[in-house]
Amino acid sequence: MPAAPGTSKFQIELRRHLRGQSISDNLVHLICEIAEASKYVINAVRTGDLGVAGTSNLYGEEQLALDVLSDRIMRKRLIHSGVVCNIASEEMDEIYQAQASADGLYSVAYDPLDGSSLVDVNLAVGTIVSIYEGCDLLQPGRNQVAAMYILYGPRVSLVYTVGDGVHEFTMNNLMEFTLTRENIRMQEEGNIYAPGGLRNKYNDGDEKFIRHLEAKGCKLRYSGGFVPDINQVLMKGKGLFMYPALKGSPNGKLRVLFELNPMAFIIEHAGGAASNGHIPILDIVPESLDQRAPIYIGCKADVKAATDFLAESAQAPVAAGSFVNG
Ligand code: FDP
Repeated sequence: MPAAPGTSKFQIELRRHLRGQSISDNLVHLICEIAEASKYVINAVRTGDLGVAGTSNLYGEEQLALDVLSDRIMRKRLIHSGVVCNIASEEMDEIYQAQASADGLYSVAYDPLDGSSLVDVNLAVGTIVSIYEGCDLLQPGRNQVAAMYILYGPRVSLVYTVGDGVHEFTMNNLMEFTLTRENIRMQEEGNIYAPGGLRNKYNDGDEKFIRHLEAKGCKLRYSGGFVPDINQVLMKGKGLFMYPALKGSPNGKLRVLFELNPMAFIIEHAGGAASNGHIPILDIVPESLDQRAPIYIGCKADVKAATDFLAESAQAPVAAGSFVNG
């Protein structure tokens, strides 16, 4: 039997904070249940088997045992929360329907263990979650009612927004999340950058943008994990993460539903911006679960500079043999 919304004795401080937001009891319950699930995910990351599960996901990638385990932990918790209708996970091929009715319920898209290839070299990884009211998961990210991530680093932290400020909690020795930063804000412009993807596959505009950042004296700060890289930009309040279109991969690598939308929602609510180079990430209308898009995310001025470089190079005459972004 799922616990009635709001009755669990766990995550007291997080729950109290959520109750101070103007959101339904069901949404408070759902976010606390995800926080609870993360305890089991971090336990799996710390002590679980690093072998391969022998299955592959929708994208033909080999699933690590930890991916599969984390996915099961999250899904089970979401189903048992009693407040979820549809569930989409980066590790599942199709939407899972937990309940048919949309009444008072939420749908959740999540990446249970982003950056899992970093676990065996002991770098930070995370869980990313996007929450919508009702049963529709294929809608613009701007319609999210909550977004959050949990970062499994030297410490475990949870960052959430329900559209009114971005807040950070840190896991204590009782595995409860306690408030560490409230209303996190990004500066207008930063001096660190985290560029994903192979640089020799960058298009002209991205290459020029990177040279511009280097010339400005910006510091390269890239770990290869989307969650820790975004967390760094957000917590320092300055800088930009990008995973651009690449030659041969015009949509970049990262997925709109599971990675880009929740992070864009968080960064926008902290006063930053997120663009695919042309339009805000949150305005993309997704057509499929596995849709990807390039991303430039962080301080507003940095994101604008990136899109200006792209626009300029799109207008420049194309030299013979050079790559045109499709
Ligand atoms: P990973 O493949 O290790 O799971 O979306 C997944 C992700 O990591 C992000 O965490 C990271 O930003 C990006 O892919 C790294 O991509 P590269 O394969 O280009 O290094």
